[in-house]
Amino acid sequence: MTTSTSPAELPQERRLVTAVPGPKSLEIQSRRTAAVSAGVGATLPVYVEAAGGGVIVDIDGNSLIDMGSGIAVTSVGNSAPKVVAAVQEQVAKFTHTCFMVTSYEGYVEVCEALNRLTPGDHEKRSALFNTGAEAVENAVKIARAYTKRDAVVVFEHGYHGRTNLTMGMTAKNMPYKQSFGPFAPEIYRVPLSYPYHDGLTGPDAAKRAISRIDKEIGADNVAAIVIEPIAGEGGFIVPAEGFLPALVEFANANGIVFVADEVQSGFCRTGAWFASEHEGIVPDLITTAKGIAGGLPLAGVTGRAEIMDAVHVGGLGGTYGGNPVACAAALGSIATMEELDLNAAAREIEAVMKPRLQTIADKTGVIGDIRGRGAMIAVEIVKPGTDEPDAALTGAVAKACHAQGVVVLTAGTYGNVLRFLPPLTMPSHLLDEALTVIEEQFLALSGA
Ligand code: PLZ
Repeated sequence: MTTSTSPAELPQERRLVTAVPGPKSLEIQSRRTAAVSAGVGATLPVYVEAAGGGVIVDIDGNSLIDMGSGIAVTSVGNSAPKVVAAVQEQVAKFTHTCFMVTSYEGYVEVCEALNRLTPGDHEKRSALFNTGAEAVENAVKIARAYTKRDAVVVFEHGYHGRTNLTMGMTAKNMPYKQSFGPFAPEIYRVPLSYPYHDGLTGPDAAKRAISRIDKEIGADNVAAIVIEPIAGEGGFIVPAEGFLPALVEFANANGIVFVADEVQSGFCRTGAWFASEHEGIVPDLITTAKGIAGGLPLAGVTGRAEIMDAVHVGGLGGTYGGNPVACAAALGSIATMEELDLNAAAREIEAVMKPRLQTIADKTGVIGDIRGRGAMIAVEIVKPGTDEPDAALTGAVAKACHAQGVVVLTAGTYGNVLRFLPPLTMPSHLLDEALTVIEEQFLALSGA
């Protein structure tokens, strides 16, 4: 067993010693069914013993290649040494005082780092929370307080969370919204730029969205435009070039707060600190979570000082927001990203993955689009010769990859996107092996 091995030293190999899931996992799975709400799903019901580098080791001793990073969280790798050291040191000193009661330096340091790393050299402020959804909700609160307006513009294929406000902001019904309404008012959804399906240029797609805002809401009523620079759960949709800058220009011209939801795309994931940088945009506010803290729950809202400071004292907060242990983890993560140049690592992952995925596309004819940036890469799976979604094949390929010890995730409004979010510390031989396994499953299942 691997219990005594430090995650950082786990053998970096794919190793299958039982079926996946194995007997020990199946045993816990049956306890789970009896103890855990059926409402909580699982992509792959293995139970984890340890994880690090590019592998997840389950309690049956199987070592799986991790192409998901716990949904874009463990970008620095699981239990990264600097994260572990920072957490251990902090947890032994104090675990919680509540920043709103008696404060501590770690919170301030994380805000300083966010202010330094996010796009734009204007004066900034940050506030910390626990989850991505909470960051998005607070960005909306701040934008409303600053503009004294109500309307919030979001986009088709957008995902922003599972709380009531963010559910309403999220596009996809199943599984996120079905039977959970009613949703908060004053949320308006407009078309995204989805180059593979709409064929529009960025500026034309922006015109379409802006016209909808003007005609159906009225620009003067809009507090915030909230958009993911790359739509994550929606299927790693990269808007056509020029779409985001046109929206920023429209927001600036109309006193609207432009919010980039970088919960999934932030912190080196796309080969830049923030995906906004690829289009040279400077959001007024930016929401972060996931990759920020190496797996501990932490989230932030960062933005223009005058907007962030428009809220009355005491208007922002929460018992746990910016918990000291999570802040220590964030500082350890950020130091790791800088030290190991994980932006370069993400770009290297893209350079390896895209040609390999193109080969699979050429051999099988079932991949309509290969897209994404850095280590946020996806393929959209379609019926050959069409752009018609093939969700069944997507699910089958994912399942087959799982059985072969490669953890992949699906996404997309139509359920036909296979997405890859490897830890940025993924050893290259494992990335190669994962791609080989993925190719084999495509060849076996596509009838090619
Ligand atoms: N904004 C852009 O990607 C979380 C959701 C997984 P929380 N994405 C993964 C699931 O099925 O719940 C996400 C995101 C973007 C906000 C969120 C919400 O972040 O930390 O899950 O609340």
